Amino acid sequence: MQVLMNQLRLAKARLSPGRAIVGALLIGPVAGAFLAYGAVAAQDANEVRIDNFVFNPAELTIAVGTTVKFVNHDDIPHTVVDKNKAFRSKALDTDDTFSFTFANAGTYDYFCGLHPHMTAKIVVK
Ligand SMILES: [Cu+2]
Repeated sequence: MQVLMNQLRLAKARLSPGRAIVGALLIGPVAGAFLAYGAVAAQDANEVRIDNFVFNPAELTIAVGTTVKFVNHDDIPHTVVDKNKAFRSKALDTDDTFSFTFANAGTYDYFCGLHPHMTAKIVVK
């Protein structure tokens, strides 16, 4: 990872100003692929994705003390709000995340405050 970043930096440094645009065209797809890979690699079992007005997974079972990360993949804002007010995110724009650590066992029904028909639950054991 670091090696690739260094190579990109060297490649940039060697470019004359006239070649900057060509360099950007070449580096763009590489950086894009890199970011896409990073996004995929960053996903884990304790992540809830918001996609197309749906929380996925709709039900997630975790152990006490687990931190769950919610990620908005839609291009409109969503929020993550616990029915019993244990947590409430700010409006999440595209690719924004909200994390909450579940310190107590129980079932947490939650919804999107902007689109209340979006519901899901976290079961903490
Ligand atoms: Cu929403």
